[in-house]
Amino acid sequence: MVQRHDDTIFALSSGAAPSGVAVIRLSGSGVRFGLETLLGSVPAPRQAALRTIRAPDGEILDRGLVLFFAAPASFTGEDVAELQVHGGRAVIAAVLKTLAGLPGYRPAEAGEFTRRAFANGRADLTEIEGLADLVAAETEVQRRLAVRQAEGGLRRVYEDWRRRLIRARALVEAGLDFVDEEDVPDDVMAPAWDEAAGVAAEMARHLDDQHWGERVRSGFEVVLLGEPNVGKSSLMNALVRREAAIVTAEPGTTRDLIEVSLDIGGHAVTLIDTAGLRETESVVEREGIARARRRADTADLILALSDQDSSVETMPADAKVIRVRTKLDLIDSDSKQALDGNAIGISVRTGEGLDTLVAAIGAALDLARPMPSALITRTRQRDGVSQALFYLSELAQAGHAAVEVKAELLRSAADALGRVTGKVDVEDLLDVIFSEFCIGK
Ligand SMILES: Nc1nc2c(ncn2[C@@H]2O[C@H](COP(=O)(O)OP(=O)(O)OP(=O)(O)O)[C@@H](O)[C@H]2O)c(=O)[nH]1
Ligand SMILES: [Mg+2]
Repeated sequence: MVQRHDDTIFALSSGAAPSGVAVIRLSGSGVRFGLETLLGSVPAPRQAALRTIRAPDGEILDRGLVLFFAAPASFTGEDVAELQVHGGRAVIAAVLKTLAGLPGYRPAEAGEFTRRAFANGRADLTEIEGLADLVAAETEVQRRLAVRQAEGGLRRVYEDWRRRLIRARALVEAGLDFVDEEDVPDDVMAPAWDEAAGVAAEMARHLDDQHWGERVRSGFEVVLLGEPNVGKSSLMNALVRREAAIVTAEPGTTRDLIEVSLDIGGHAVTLIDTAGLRETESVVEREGIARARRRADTADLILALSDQDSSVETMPADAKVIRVRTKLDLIDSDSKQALDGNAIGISVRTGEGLDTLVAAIGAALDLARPMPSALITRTRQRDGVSQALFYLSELAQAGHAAVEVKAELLRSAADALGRVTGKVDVEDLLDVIFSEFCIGK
C-alpha cells in the first residue's frame, strides 16, 4: 500500500445517506487534535457525549453523540472516535470535508480500519475474515457462522495447534542437545511425536467437513433441469413469489441461466433456472443447454422436472437429484395415484406440493445439521491446514530420518498454520483479504 500508516483516517462507516443517523469514524494519532478542533475538547473515553460539531471557523455543522476510544483499547488499536451525526447527505459531506482539511487527515481506503486492527494485533486473519462475512451475511446461518469466526472460533483452534507444534519442536531440539551423550533413552522425544500425531488427527477431522462452512458462506446451488415446457420457470417464480423468469406456453422460452436467491431454513440457496433440455438446431438454445448441463454438474442439488409429456432420462444419473412431477392440477386423482412414487408432485396453479418440495430441498442439502464451533469458511484456510497436515504426515512416515529433518517438518507445519492466522509471513495475502471490505470498515 502506498498510503502512509501514520495518517489519521476517516470514513462514513454507516450505510447510504440519507439515514436517521450516520456514523463517521476516525482513527489515528491525530484523533485527539481533530476532536479538540471540532468539539473544543476530547470527551472522556468510552462515554457517549452530546456535542456541537463545528468547523475550524466556528460554523456549526451539526450536533450529535461522540464516542472516543483511547489507544490501545479500540477497534484499530489506535485512538478512535465515532461521530454520530444526522444522516443527511449535506451534513455528512460537510463533516467529511472539514475532516479532510485537518493536518494529517485523509479518507480511509476500503478495509483500512480493519487492516490497522490486524497490524496492531487486535484480530487475527481468521477473525478479520469473519468480520467481512458478518458484514456480508444475508441469512441467519451465515450470520451465525460469521459471528463465531469473528469471535475467534477458528483462531483458538489454530493457535492451539500451532502452540502444541512449537512446543513439540522445542522438546525435539532440547533432546538434540543430548543426542551425543550416551545414556539418553531412545524415547526422550516420544512425547513430541505423540503430540504431533494428536494434532494431525485433529486436523484430519477438521478437514473432513464436506466443505460445509464454505458452502454455508457462499450459498447452496440448486439447478432446475428438465425438457422444455415442463414448468421450470413457473416453479422458480412460485418459489420466489415474483416473475423472475419469463413463462410462456412455447417450448424453449428460457435460454439463459436465471439465478434467484432463496432463504430456506436460514440458509442462502441460489435457485438456477435453465433452458429446457432437447435436441435443437438453434445455436442460442444449444449454448443455453450446454450451460445448463455445466451448471448442473457443479450444483449441490438438481431438481429434475417432468410433466405428462416428458421423461426425465436427460438427468445425469450420479448427481444429487430430486424428481419433481409438475402440473398436478391437470390430472385427475386416479392418475395421481399411478404417478412415480419417487417424485414429488406439485402444481404452481394450486400451490399443491410446494411446501413438501421446499422441505425436501432442505433435507437433501442437510440444512438442519448442527454447526460445529470451528468451521473452515475459505479455501485459504483449508489450503493452510492441509499444508500443515501434509508436513505432519511426512513426519509420521519419516521413521529413522535425522531428527533435524523431523524438527524442520514440525516447524513447517507450525508455519503453515501461522500463515492462516497471520502470525507469519502474510504480507502478500493482505491486499487480497482486505479488498473484500467496504470503506468505513
Ligand atoms: N396447468 C398448469 N400449467 C403449468 C404449470 N406449471 C407450468 N405450467 C404451464 O406450462 C407452460 C410452460 O411453463 P414454463 O414455466 O415456461 O416451462 P419451462 O420448463 O420453463 O419451459 P422452457 O423455458 O421452455 O424450457 C406454461 O404455459 C405454464 O403456464 C402448472 O403447475 N399447472
Ligand atoms: Mg423456462
